[in-house]
Amino acid sequence: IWEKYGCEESVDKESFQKSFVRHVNTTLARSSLNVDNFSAYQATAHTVRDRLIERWNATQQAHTLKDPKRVYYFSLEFLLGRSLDNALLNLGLKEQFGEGVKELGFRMEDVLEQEVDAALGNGGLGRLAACYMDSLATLDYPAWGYGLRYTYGIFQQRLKDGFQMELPDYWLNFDNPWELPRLDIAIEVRFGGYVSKYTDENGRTRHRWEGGDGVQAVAYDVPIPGYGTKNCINIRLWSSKPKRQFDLSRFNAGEYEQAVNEQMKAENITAVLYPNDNHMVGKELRLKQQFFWVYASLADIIRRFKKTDRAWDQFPEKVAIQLNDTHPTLAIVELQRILVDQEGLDWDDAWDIVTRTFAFTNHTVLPEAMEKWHVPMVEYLLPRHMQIIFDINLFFLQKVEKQFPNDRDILAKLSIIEEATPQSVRMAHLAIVGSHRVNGVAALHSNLIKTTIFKDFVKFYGPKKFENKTNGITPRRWLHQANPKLSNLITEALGDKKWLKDLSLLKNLEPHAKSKDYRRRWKAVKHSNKVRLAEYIKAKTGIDANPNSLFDVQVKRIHEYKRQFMNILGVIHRYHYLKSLTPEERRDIVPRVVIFGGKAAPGYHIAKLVIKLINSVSATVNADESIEDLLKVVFIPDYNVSLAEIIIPASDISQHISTAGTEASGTSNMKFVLNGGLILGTVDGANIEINEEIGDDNIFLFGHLADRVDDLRHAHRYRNVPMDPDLQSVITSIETGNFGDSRIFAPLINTLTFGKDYYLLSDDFGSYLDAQKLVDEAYKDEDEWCKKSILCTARMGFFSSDRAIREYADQIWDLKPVPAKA
Ligand code: 26M
Repeated sequence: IWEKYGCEESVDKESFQKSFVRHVNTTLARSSLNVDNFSAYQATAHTVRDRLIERWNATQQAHTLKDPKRVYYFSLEFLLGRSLDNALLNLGLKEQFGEGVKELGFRMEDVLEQEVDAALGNGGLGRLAACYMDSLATLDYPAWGYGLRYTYGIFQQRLKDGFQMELPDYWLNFDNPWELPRLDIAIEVRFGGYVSKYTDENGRTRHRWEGGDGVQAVAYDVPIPGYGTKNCINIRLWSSKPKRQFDLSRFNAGEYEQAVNEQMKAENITAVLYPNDNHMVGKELRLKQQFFWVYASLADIIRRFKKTDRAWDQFPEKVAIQLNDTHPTLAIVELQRILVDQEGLDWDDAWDIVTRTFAFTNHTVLPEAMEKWHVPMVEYLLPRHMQIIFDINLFFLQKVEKQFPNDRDILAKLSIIEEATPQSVRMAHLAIVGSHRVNGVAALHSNLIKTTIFKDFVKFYGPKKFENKTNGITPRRWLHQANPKLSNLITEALGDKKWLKDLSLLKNLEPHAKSKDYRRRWKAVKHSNKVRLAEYIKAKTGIDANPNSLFDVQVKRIHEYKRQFMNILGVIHRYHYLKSLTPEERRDIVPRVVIFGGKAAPGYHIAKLVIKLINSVSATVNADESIEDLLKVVFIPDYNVSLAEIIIPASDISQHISTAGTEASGTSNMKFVLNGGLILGTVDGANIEINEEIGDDNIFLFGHLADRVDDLRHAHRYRNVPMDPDLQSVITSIETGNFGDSRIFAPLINTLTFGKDYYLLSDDFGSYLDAQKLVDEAYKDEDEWCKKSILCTARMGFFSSDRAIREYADQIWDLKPVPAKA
């Protein structure tokens, strides 16, 4: 019977339509007379979901049978965006299904627009996790992601009078076809309780974590299809639910209502994604999220490991766990607890297994982003884990002491515990000590962590434990899906689509930069992407952005270190300059549309003022008829993955202008260049490696280098550094009220003065303006610019997330591909 009725891949137009109609009638319970775009989306999505589930099953079955080593990517964020278009393209169904939808009376573009983003992430870190899942699937690696199924993703951003307002992102309002609820997979997670000590049958002292309050972690699986493979991997997201059994004794004691209330609190744990990017907040609920997640994930992994009869010391040969930042670091402690307290292993044997299992990726050097948890809070929520952390630290420091006798200083610097009142757990230290590998995310960043924040660890462990794995992006979503016209033009030049699986093949585009005809068509694609964006801008903001202007884009989370403030100050400078020109002089000006987008963390007041300033400048400049189309300023609200897919292909130049040494990598820089956009940037993060790949002629770099930052900051702190005169006149312009009531901007302007200009805007402003001039000049030669654009794309092969994932697999995880059978 299974043979007879088993899955049969139906991927042609007719079977699509059959399935579509069936889903409308059954899944949606609608008649064919009552199908709007949204229903069409749902029916299409369910049809694709069926295909995904077949592949998911086949892949997971193959992996279960073969039982290879697997990697588990632990990330509190997976910023997936939309799934339908991506699944259609990865599965190779877009054409057939597109035809099918059309014949049913819908436009595929409209159908795709119906989907809400899965926005379970803040920015770079979460989107990186999503790109890595795409590559893991595409390259047939046996991999799972583990994360949380937040009821509310990153907030939606609205503007009111130019100020950011936050709205809840209730993304599960309608059914979510991209998840498979596994209501049978439920793991009880506890908090609180106490530790009891006992002597076991062998006379050893043992510990047991007892008591405490429980909640349930329920699994939801999100299938991630690879491109050009049957392989389909899984992201398991946990959702918190009240535990199944009710405390009967309390019920009988008449505490029914109170008991129900506490049960309901269980759902709080996974209610909301914390909206801070590169900033630590010491909230108890956040720590509970972290523990809830790692406890359930480890229990799940160990259950799977135990199905085969293997000895514990083989665990690291079957399981690699990658820690996406310090957020999952408690997993190190929890695995040690399981092995020692529950499985009865000796401490040292257990610790060897633990450290061979984990590897840790650091994503930042910003001090305010480093996770630290107060010891009393950890102790109260997780009493046994706190003991184990102290023990890990004790044994670690004993080894340090042995290697550096009588060096109190290095002990204090390396300690997992920060000795303040109260004490804190330094999660990065714990992650380093509990992992066999630590990596940064771009060459400069990986060197910086070795010479600054983790330099004492390098002294102790030697340099080999610390590696670089330069970030990458998936060319499937970020070129093929977001920029179908450019993808087609590339495929035409290269003869086939192999480049989508081997991005280094893009280098064969280089000769085409010399073809006048190819350049013309390349330009036409960019232009039509700009038209698409201009239409979006008009619809959302009412602003006319002329697609013949230079599109200058900065879209990313709003943060002082990313220096959107410097960008808008530069815009004001340009505005004044334009106003000073004679009509003759104006004829020589390249018209510009300066586009901003990005969310500020709700409690980050300075970042919110930056948004307000951008909108105030936008209002003034756009309303000033005297400068016509020469300058337009746009803040596009609610920047997210789907918007990025429209904005990135439309950019001529994008800005990645962080203070040198502060942006660990950046990944949107890679996306822009891959789409033939040039970049204006500082010598920071992956900009440096992009420069190495594409050449000095194709990038506009400016500003002080990372090794100058300490001295420059020191100068601001202890001397009176005169402000750059161009910057001063821009500030004066704001202060005189040219952009509305200047009093609201005082705290922002003060960051440059009383705040000692920590991000060095005044030090880089001059060279920033110079670089902008070079951009203007270069853009005048359209043909030359287009050559650069083609060469940029051609030389971006290195930045595929496929390359990054292969490096992780070979050098950290020791992982081999396991293709699922076709
Ligand atoms: C921490 C504590 C409490 C609440 C939230 C957080 C938190 C959330 C996200 C901290 C950091 C978070 O993300 C940091 C991040 O996105 N870092 C970026 O990672 C990218 C991928 O490696 C890099 O390209 C960026 O340079 C880096 O800023």
